[in-house]
Amino acid sequence: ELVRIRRALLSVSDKTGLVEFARRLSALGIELVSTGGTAKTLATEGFAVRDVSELTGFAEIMDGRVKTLHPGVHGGLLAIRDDADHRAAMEAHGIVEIDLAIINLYPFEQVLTSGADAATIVENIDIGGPAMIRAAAKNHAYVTVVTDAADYDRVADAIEANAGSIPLRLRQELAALAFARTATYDSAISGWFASNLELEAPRHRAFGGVLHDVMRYGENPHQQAAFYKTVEERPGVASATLLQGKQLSYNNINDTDAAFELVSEFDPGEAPACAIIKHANPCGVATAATMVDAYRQALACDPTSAFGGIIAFNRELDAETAEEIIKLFTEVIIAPSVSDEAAAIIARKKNLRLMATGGLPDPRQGGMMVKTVAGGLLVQSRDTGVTTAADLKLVTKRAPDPRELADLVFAFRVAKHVKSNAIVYARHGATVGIGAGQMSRVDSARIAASKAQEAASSLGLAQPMTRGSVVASDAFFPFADGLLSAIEAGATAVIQPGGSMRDADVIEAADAAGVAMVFTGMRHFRH
Ligand code: 93A
Repeated sequence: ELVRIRRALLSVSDKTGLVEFARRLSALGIELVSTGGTAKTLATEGFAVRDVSELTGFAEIMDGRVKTLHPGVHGGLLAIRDDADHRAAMEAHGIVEIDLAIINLYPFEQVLTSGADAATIVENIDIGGPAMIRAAAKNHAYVTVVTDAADYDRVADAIEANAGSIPLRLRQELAALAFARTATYDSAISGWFASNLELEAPRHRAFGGVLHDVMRYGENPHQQAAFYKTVEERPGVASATLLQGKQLSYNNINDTDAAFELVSEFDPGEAPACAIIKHANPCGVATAATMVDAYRQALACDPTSAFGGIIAFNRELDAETAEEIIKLFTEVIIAPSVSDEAAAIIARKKNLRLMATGGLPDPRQGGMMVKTVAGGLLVQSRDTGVTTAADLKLVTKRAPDPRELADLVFAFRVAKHVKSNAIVYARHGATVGIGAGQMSRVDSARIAASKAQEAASSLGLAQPMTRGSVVASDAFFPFADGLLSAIEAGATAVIQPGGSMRDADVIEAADAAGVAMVFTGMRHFRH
């Protein structure tokens, strides 16, 4: 079961830790064989290294496109050591065993994010490397494969501790890592083709990401968690720089993403927007003339829930807003950028995480969303629907006035980011009541209204802010009851997809109350 390691093949693009590792292998009497650049690095350091062309009897050709793709390499990796036929083939062709393969791939993912041209990206699709990794991993019964510099030390330790061999268990573990690496690599390549060609059908890509961060725990302390990065170019929580504060938790990342995707619905050229998120749902969203007003109004929607929330902005965080934010306990702030003055103010709160993304994502940009279900992955294209006033169809006798119209569009865009069933009341560019995640739409409408009532009492207002508001529903009202509850709360205009069998009843109820209603023709379920 224990195979003595006599020969190692090293072929690495990322040469981090290479020399130290080679030194330990060499000290263990292991012969080193290497490809061009790797061999050069090792030779410069004084190692006796054989060139892989000695194994293949073939020089590297086509600018290195073909250097290890040869039976001299693959036979040495794949041979079943104690199989007579395999032995005979080795002898007949002068193939020698490769017991240890140390390989990392052309940096396709890095080249992609560096903004290189297509020809350079294509040239960085490694062919020989993955072939060797897969061959070595398949033959883990005899061969050890190392694809990550993080494993160099424990592999050398294992060889030292096991009289020149590596235990099967470690070989198996490294084989699992190897296939994880080639799978991620290929998913990045397929993702690049798919997004380049704007292919939205899920069958065009494999799903995978590069391990980015390991969190202390998952959604709950007894769950393990990690953050994987995809190659998708989208400013957001994965690409953001953490300017201060400790590592984000699993729930923080989830909520920060929800917050930033929500504010990106609002054009920063028109007005500053602020969203406050708790448990992946907004508890307040506002656009206003100034950023600090947007924050204050977002907070006023549900000041109780906003405690310990995540705050996102669609513009550079300014000092005035920063001063206001630090008065309350907040977990994370995310914005495209942060002014120096604002950063200095936030620095007074050591634990408050501050993130800058460098830009806003385009809500209309396509992409894929993945969710797991028992035994599978559920994949769909991103919800890229962004409703504007031009998309609306008037269905009632009364048309919304300009202020109502602006609030209707605002409320519907917020509703897209609220868990279904979603009901959003809005007034003067700010949410004033949000009902989220209820199994019945009428319950969401009632909860939103009662939260608005609570917010009004806590702010010392005479009446709930839903008086004179508009209301948005993420999906159609199946009956008039949800609408009636919204009218009772004081809504004067309604936006909803329409399309219910009972649309006529719902329209009649709206007309009877003198309420204006528009249909979007687009539903925004979110679960
Ligand atoms: O162009 S390749 O796909 N053709 C090959 O035959 C091949 N063999 C190894 N790329 C190939 N490699 C890759 O070269 C390895 O995966 C590694 O990333 C790199 C190491 O090259 P060098 O030793 O010349 O720096």
